[in-house]
Amino acid sequence: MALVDTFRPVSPSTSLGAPPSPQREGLAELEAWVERIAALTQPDRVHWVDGSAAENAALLRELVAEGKLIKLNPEWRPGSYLARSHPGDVARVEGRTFIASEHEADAGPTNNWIAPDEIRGTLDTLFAGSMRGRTLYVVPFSLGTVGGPLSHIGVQLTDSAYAVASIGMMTRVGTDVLAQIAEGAPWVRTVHSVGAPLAPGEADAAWPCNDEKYIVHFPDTLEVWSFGSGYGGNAILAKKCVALRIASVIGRDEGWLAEHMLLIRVIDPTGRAYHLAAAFPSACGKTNLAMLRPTIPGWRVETLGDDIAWIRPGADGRMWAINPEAGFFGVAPGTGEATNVTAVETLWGNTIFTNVALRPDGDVWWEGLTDEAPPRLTDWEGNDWTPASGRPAAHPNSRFTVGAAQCPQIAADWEDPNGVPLDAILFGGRRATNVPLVLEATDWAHGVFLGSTISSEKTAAAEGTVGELRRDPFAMLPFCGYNMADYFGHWLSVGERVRFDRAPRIFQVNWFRKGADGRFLWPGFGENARVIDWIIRRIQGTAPAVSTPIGRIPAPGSLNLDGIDVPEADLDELFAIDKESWLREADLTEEFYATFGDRIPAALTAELSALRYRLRGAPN
Ligand code: OXD
Ligand code: MN
Repeated sequence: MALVDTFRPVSPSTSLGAPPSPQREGLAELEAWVERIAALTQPDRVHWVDGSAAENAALLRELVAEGKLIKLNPEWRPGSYLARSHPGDVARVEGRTFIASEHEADAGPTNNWIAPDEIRGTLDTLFAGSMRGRTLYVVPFSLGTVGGPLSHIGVQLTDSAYAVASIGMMTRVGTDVLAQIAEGAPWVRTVHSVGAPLAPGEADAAWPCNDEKYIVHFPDTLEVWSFGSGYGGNAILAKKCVALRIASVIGRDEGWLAEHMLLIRVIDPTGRAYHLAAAFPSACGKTNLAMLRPTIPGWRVETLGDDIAWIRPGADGRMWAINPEAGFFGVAPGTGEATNVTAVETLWGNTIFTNVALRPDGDVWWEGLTDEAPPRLTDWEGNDWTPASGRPAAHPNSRFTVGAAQCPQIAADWEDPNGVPLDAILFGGRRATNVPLVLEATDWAHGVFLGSTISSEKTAAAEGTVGELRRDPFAMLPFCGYNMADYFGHWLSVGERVRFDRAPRIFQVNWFRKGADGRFLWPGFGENARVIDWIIRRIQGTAPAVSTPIGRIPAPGSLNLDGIDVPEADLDELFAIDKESWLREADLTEEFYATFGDRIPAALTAELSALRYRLRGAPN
């Protein structure tokens, strides 16, 4: 039976269908809200998503029948689909992403602020009738296992069936979330429309969207409104909008951290397990590290999450972390046997691909999947493509969406509602210069200082010099729902709530340092396990380090380099600390801090002063 047969046709002002739950009392508020939004957006139908496999199968069949998904050849990629977006709707739109806090200063200088009253008026106009001719799906979702002590729930109203299928993989969706709402659990309200109403009889586009886009967060009322885009973080609102921007605000108020971090368990050759969270800006290899296959014998990594971690001080004085998501929404190009064989294996089937290339045999391909491109493809825009075409076959931000359970090295207990105790937190950026391969913070406040200074050289910057830095503190620049100076202060205060001897140790890593000749100095990928090995031996107290003005680095000989050939000169360059460059970098940090005025915590300006003091005292 097609899904459409299960819809209850409604005239928005009268019947709205009913949530498929027997407990109806506590749902009155939700039903009233759905009614209000339906009255505004005027969908033809309302469908309450129950999260069942049958419902999902029907939804996918509908999408294929409507030409919105291409079913891949089940012989190569069972249960998998390809979506091709509108060429103007291919990525998160940071310039159209707003924080509508009551006070502008609460959004801070790194966010686009918009006055809530003003934008509510705009949204009312945009959403009026925006779902005409479409179905409004009511999608109850849980971030973290339903009912878990660290979990949070929300509801997305959307007119995109593609978004519904994606949310179903990225979160836990269904009636047990409604049961939570019925019991009075707080929930976040999110509304999404592709902004493409259909006139009666009008044919739909394969990827409906609108040129005008708005992704608006209301941190004071914990709401998100997204208009005009069907793509990724603009449409799967549970991900960046709720699990990071809104959750960062909830975490600020409740005393925990919502972070743009992968989460892994590392098991050493003696069988002892350690848990690491790591923040890297987008496109710096988070998914690769989350699925690391160590090259050093005896070490194993189990994946817990690849993009978001929620971290809370526990009663035992440790920090406990969960991955609130249930799937991976990863960048396809650059994911291949050589870089991330685990991801390639994860994608064997049951995957929705977006904007990758299609092979003549009905499978998919993207740059980096194999060394050599197939001789003939259909590119992400549906055009014929050959290696001579002179353009990428897959869009550089093409994606895979897949359930985390399919990852061959997912930890058996990855859904444990209590999460895992953190032993270390890593911060990394893409730095051709200055930042050594690994650096240990001297204490929590120094670690927060390191996180606040995370940056990458702008690609336009001359390589080998300290160029203009693209700041991405804690890799949260596009994802913090409030003033980042307050966020730095929040990190400092959360650190005070863990026992000093149980707090995770903080490290900065940089896989991307280049030599004067422009070559990467470190092989990266599986070999990054050597850096993790040193980090874990630091935690155990068995690896020696030397103090430098910028932090602690491995003592000579303490990094395990058995079996790889990193020339002595490259190692020296990987850890070289150039006093003058670092003093210039400290000036840039001061400029960056100045953009926050006097909201920057005094502990961080003290760290900056101490850094300069130590640098000035260092030999040239
Ligand atoms: C993502 C991002 O999609 O960070 O995860 O941009
Ligand atoms: Mn991300």
